[in-house]
Amino acid sequence: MPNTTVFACGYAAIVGPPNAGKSTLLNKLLKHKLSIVTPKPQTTRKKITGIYHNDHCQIIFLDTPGIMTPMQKLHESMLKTTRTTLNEADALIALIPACKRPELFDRAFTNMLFEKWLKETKKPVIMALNKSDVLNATERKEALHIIQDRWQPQKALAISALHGTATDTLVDCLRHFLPLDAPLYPDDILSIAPERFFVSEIIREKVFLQYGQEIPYATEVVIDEFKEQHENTPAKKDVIRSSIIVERDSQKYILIGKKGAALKKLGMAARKDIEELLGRPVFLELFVKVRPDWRKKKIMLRSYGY
Ligand SMILES: Nc1nc2c(ncn2[C@@H]2O[C@H](COP(=O)(O)OP(=O)(O)OP(=O)(O)O)[C@@H](O)[C@H]2O)c(=O)[nH]1
Ligand SMILES: [Mg+2]
Repeated sequence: MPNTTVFACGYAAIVGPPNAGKSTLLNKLLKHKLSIVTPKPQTTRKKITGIYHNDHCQIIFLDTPGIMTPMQKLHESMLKTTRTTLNEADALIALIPACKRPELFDRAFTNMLFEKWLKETKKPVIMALNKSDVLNATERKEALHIIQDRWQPQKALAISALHGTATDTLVDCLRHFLPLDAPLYPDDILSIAPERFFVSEIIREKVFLQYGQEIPYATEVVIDEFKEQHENTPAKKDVIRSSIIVERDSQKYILIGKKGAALKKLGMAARKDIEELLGRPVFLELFVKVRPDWRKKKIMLRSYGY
């Protein structure tokens, strides 16, 4: 049993630009792939909740969509999610991706993040310079010095979400900014989102990984049917039927590919990960549907949970 007189429990939001490594960090902290990760920006579109446990604290991490200039209604909704998530949190992790000299990191973005998003919350801010594996020790020190000096966060540290460098230190720092409280969740729970949400995210991840240009951005995934151990399926597998929504016929043809080859490949990759997530075999059927301009339409966005 945790000692509740010194046990800390609270919410920590992970915010930053697209592609900073926010989802990679969540997964590394949880030692579990909960949030989808791709090399493309704007992968995460909704808040992902992941629950971290150790002997001293329980931290409910909130992974968020990256902060960017909105180009359409979908982006506005993503930014709203990030804004609301900041309000839910007890402490904030600003994840700043490092890059090689001369920049070391994007100062204009970091300043905007601090001034327009973090400062007004009046919440403790840990500025974590991620991808610090791409810098040498002198560059890391220099970048941290600039961050500490210019924005004076409660803490600045260099981490690598990918390699797990200093992620324990990050947890240790965070703990001190959380309320002293008993755990909110049992220690064997990683997330509170339903399985079907993670299934749809896995399919979306595979679209991001398999297709180029605008396809991933024009795609949404909807789970139409999720039946556990359906008796009509020969091998008694779960049956999952999912629609992949795109904006135009041309995108539909690319998604399906010649004689359906591309969609088949997508289905195989998604099924493998879904089976790993659920720990049981599934029958996965994918349909591609065209919904013109869904990213611009409020009603459609709402029906997709944005
Ligand atoms: N070198 C290096 N790469 C990293 C690190 N952390 C993440 N990456 C890579 O950066 C890319 C983006 O990672 P994500 O975790 O999807 O980034 P994100 O901030 O969640 O991005 P969005 O969801 O699009 O906002 C992936 O290719 C990761 O492997 C790191 O510490 N070092
Ligand atoms: Mg992400």
